[in-house]
Amino acid sequence: MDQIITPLHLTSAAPVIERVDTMLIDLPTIRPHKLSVATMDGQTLMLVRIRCSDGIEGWGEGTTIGGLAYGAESPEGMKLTVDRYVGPLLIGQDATRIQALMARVGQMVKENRFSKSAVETALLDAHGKRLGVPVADLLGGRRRDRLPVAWTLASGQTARDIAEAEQMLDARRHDVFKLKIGTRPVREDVAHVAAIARAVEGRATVRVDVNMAWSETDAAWGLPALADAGCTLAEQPVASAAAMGRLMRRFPLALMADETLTGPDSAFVIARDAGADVFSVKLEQSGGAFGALRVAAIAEAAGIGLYGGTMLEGPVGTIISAHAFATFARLDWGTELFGPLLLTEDILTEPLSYRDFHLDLPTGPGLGLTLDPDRLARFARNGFDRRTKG
Ligand code: MUC
Ligand code: MG
Repeated sequence: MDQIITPLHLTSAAPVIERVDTMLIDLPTIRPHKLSVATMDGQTLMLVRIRCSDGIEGWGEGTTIGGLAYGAESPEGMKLTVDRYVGPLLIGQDATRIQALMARVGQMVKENRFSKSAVETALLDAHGKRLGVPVADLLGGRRRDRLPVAWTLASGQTARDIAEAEQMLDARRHDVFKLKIGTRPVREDVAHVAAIARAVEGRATVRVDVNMAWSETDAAWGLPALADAGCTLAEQPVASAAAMGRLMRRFPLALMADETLTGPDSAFVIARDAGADVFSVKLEQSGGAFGALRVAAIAEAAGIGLYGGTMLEGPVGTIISAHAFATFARLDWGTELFGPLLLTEDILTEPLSYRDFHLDLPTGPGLGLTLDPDRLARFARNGFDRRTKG
């Protein structure tokens, strides 16, 4: 009998999922991170740990920005979703059939793509460890070993942002800066961007993220002024996808979809309606790595540029994103996988390697990370279960 046509039936040797645990890890940020939707003083990581009958465990992560200010899922809501709804669907199932498992989850849990991304990550981490290969190999294989990483200047103060940019350039950590704007009047925002662009001219690239704060008329005035100031890319200047489409190609800078890009279905609609020059692909928005690969395929088919976005994840969410982005045929606009650098504390035994304006992709099996149990215990909101066996 062909086993492939009965994906959720167990073969006798198949390792099964025995436990799915979640925990909330609260970590401070190095400074307030000011977006038009929220100011973040800390980040909460919703970690998922999946343990299997062959002794292998995998880790996943869900985050968001400003509680419910960015999207429909909060860290607490993700924990509930995984504990109550997703986890029970996985128990006793073949841990090696990740796409079939996620399809099963998709039938029973309609939305909640951030929670699904966290779970899929843990399954991929476990399976990579089981096979002794990095997750990028499970996604088709890496095309690059390191990824360029932009930094977001979001202190809310021009002089402080310039000083921060200088520090990043001196340390050779980042030479692409994304400026968060949208809280001040358009004229003031443009002056802020122009001052920073002047200060780093010839040494760095400057882009903006408006996080949907502008009206279409604000954008029609602000975008050409930003282009004059030397800004090359504007991320989600307006909320409406239709307005983005109307603004496209009217000004000499690229427009990038972020909040409106919520996975492959929306990618198809934006591509069809010529509503963006660039996609900020986010694993959580895409429901996981496989969804992100589908978004990238649509972008490539439509001639849309790719950028590796972040939901300001900690190391686990950052590295699953890095494994996925490393497989993209093109990554014209680089990435912004700096989330762990915004946190004052690490939860890994070995920190990630950021150097020469890039993040190095880990080479070990699975995600290639080891989480530090003492640090998890220190920062877990409701304690951390150290048992390695269920
Ligand atoms: C966003 O809207 O892009 C990514 C980088 C950053 O500073 O904020 C996030 C969210
Ligand atoms: Mg954005």
